[in-house]
Amino acid sequence: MIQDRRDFLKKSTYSTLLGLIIPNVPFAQKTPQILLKPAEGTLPDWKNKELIILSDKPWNVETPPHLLDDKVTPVEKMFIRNNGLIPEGNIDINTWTLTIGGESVKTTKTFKIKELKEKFKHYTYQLTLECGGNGRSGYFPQTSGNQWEQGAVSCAEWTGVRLKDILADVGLKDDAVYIGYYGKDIHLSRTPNKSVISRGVPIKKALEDETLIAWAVNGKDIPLEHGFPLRLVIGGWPASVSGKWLDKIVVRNKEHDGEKMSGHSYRVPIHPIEPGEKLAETPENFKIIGAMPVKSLITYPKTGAVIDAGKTLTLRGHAWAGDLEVKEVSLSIDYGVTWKKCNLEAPKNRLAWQHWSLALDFSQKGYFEVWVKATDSKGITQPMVIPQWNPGGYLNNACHRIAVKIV
Ligand SMILES: Nc1nc2c(c(=O)[nH]1)N[C@H]1C(S)=C(S)[C@@H](COP(=O)(O)O)O[C@H]1N2
Ligand SMILES: [Mo]
Repeated sequence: MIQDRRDFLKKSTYSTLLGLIIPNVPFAQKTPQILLKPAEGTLPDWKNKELIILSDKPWNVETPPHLLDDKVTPVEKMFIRNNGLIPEGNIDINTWTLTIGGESVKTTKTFKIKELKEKFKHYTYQLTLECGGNGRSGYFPQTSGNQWEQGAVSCAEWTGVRLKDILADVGLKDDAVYIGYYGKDIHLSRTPNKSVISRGVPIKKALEDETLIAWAVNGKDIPLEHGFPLRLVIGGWPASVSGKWLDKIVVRNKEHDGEKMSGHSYRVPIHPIEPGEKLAETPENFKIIGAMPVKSLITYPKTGAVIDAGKTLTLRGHAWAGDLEVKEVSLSIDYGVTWKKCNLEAPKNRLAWQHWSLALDFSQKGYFEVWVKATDSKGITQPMVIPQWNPGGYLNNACHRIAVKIV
């Protein structure tokens, strides 16, 4: 039924029809896709051919869930989210610098990468980076921005120095409340020195052990598209706070006011609104997104898998919960009527995703949907359908569903 409606919608004028359909179908959403969308455009050589290109100017590339099966995401399977153009020309790791400034540092200092490496202790953490707009395509009416399905998330191992060690070295004033970053990417308009994105986090998050200034991912130099040669990495929060091609960090005496910190950027309404409702984009109406909500993925099997009857199918995937740990993951094969508890591993370190698995015997042949649901350490769980609509299309942590056929 829903499938028919979608085909019908495609051929019709979307906007008029949506107005009619939404009130009658509150849970209108996509059924799991049996076939993956063919990627449009050409992929640069460095990318896995199965990644989905959402746009090429700037590059926005998504990873289908079955390619996120590795416990540690390999770089060639990491989603790419760029707001501007990747820095051009030769980047010299020997001359690249990081400046720490802003009104709330005692002294402004500039470090070469070599100096950072020599002066401060090195740490490696596996960190979950999820785009705030991951899952945006699930919202009706559609919101502007990249129409991510579920694959704008990665969990690789980042190596660098702690931001808190650098901040201790420059010295913080008592009024320090926030940090912001500046990167060296190029604005789409190619206006020189125009900031592409400059976001930040409260000082408390910035000073966590896991907040890194990183020069390596999975033991190697960071690939250019992921921020070579230096990037800020902050797990558990919208990945937009993890500034790539890092040039400067400012310590602020107020909430950072860089590009994409205002309006509805990475913000959601304070009071729930009706889907599609227009709301004045003032700080009184919108609150900034902090930790990402609890979420999970089925990474094996791939949706559309055809399994022989009588065979045990061991499903697996990952779950993560912003600043918290995941305490439980469950699967349902009957549309949420009953749930089975999965085996759940501890995270490699704080802010890393956790692996789950469950061996299932399907008692009969036919078409099944498998749903996965995670619960965080505070008892907060995932919605089964699309959560609160918001103008930016952020924070869709609805249960991931795949289709399986038992034959
Ligand atoms: N300098 C810079 N940093 C950036 C961005 C950007 O466009 N420019 N995009 C941000 C956003 S919105 C996301 S989701 C993550 C994506 O990181 P990735 O491309 O390495 O997966 O980088 C963040 N850091
Ligand atoms: Mo993002």
